[in-house]
Amino acid sequence: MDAKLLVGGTIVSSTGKVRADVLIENGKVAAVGMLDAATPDAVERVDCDGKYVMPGGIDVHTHIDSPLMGTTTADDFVSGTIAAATGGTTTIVDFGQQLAGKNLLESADAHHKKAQGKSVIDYGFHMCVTDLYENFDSHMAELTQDGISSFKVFMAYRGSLMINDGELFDILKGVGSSGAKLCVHAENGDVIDRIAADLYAQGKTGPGTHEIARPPASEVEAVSRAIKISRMAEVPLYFVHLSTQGAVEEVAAAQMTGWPISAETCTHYLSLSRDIYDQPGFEPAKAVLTPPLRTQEHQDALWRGINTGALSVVSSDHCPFCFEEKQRMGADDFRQIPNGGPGVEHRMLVMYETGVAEGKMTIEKFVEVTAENPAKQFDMYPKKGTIAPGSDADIIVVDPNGTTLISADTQKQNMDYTLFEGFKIRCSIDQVFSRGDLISVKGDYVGASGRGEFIKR
Ligand code: DUC
Ligand code: ZN
Ligand code: ZN
Ligand code: ZN
Repeated sequence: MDAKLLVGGTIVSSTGKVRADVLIENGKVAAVGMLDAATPDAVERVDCDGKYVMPGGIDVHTHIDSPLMGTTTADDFVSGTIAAATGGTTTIVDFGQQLAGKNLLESADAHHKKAQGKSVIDYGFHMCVTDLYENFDSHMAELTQDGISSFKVFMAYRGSLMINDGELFDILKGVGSSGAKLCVHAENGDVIDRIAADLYAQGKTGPGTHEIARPPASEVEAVSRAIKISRMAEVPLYFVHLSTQGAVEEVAAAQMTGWPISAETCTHYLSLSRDIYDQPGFEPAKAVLTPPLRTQEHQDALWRGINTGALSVVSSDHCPFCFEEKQRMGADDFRQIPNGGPGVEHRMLVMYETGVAEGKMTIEKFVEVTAENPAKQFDMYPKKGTIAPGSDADIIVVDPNGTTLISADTQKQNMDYTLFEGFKIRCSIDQVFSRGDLISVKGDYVGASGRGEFIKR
């Protein structure tokens, strides 16, 4: 039998922390408790004294090897998942795009082919629904049966990805009847397109204009509208990448009336200043993310949303486009810059630093929003997201006395920049276990290639 004993660490869950050992057998957590004396000497020990022992991170929002905005994201399932693993993430749920001229089944197959035998960590998929066709809802039901039990729609990007309100209603009905979940990108795309066109006509063509073209109200209005449509369809939904105070308030108000809306925000909205948009030259393009970074008042509201539970998940929205690629596509027109940035590698570290080390959330909340809630929201709990007997042994050992410096020079993501350049993190992720296999040691990947398994959810 393949066994390991993690000895003497402090195990953290959403509800507390306790000093205990963890026995891993055949890739699963076999027992938690004071196990050292009773465990045969032959079992390998991992000394976790003074360390946190936590569930591996679960990032439910990545775009790996994905065609978007006329180009393709820079990480494939090898580089993207090695980056995830070394940063303490042991599971991703990745967005597969509906491909041009292809139905949802064909598109999901194509995404499977990209991941199979390449991903080094366990992975699930959501499918984006961008082009409705006759029997799309039966295909959604079939995918749900096959373990792809969540979908995404865009209320922005008319002409490519956007669906209209009637289609949102239809898709909600579809996911409702098949028991799946709908993720919603909430922005008023038509208003954004008009503001952007006006700005461009005034000669404001540079990358910083991206922020002005997507004001907070463009998110808040779409969130409010989507909640109302979801009530009419009698099917709840999950908002991705919320960035504004008003959006959090809309979600909290719905939750208070008993309507189970759920929502995530992302690492960058909680940790980065919008000041990058004021920088000269093309530098602001690095933060051409959608939605854009917001002011401090929005950031403060997002932290309140995390701590009240209105926001239950922090994802990375890892959607990597190289700086050189952004320049190639959007040098003369900010609207052509592909929207997105890297983040899967640094989500856990940055959330530890800006949340736990800076005192904005407890270590228990850290585990809740980076692992436990993502698993619960997307039907992977308690296989994933907790350290309990029977769960997959997806575990990170974190040294709160360690330090980590984030830099593009050393990152594993296939990227020429990171938004978190120069961040000094007051912890180190010393070991990462995936189904009991040691796969990363102090930021270096040490696992086998292609070992990840598709998670049917
Ligand atoms: N939405 C995402 O979720 N990722 C990148 C771009 C976008 O609009
Ligand atoms: Zn989106
Ligand atoms: Zn995204
Ligand atoms: Zn590059």
